Amino acid sequence: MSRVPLLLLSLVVFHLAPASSAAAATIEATVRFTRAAPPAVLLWLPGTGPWKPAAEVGPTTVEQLAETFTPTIAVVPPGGKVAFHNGDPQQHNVFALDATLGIDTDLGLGAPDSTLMLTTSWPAGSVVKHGCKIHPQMQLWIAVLDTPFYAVSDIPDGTLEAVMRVTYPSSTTAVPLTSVTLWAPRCETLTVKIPSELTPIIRKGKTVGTLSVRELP
Ligand SMILES: [Cu+2]
Repeated sequence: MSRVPLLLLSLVVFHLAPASSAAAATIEATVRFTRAAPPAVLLWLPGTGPWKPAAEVGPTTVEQLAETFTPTIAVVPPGGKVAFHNGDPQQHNVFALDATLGIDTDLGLGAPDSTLMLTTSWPAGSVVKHGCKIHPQMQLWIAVLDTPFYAVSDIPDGTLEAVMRVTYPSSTTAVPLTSVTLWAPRCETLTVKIPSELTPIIRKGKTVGTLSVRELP
């Protein structure tokens, strides 16, 4: 072997070494709906959990303000709690009805500046819609995830796209990062490989958008 190929080989090895010892991986997912996008989407990295115990994580706070739940998608660990704080001058309610998961919840009425506490009971990977019986337009979704590595993005009215990034500390665990899961209201839950291009998002049997996933350099 001549000296030039040897030199090239050593340059290649030198170039690859830092990448394999990187401390974190950042996954970027781009969601594009063709029309009528949902209000928010959720992305997570399956198999990268668990969280700290639910008691240490503490409740996730959802604000009831201007007759809107904020955030639109709340995320908790298995058995996690959601604290609903009423910031409006009128009463709000929190309820959920999900026949598939056997959920029939009603937290009653919350007075202005009071907090209603919900303890989640459904399995990880499931998302349950909640509403207010007084204001039917108020809705949010509560996701129980078995990993803290997730991202939520709102999709503002009039827009069709969301870009989400999740950074995963790849050096602290042996779990190989191979796929991501996308959840969107009323759409089929979608798990795709990293990277992947333009996977259809399905709602009621129809393609309503696409998901593309890549790992950032
Ligand atoms: Cu209400």
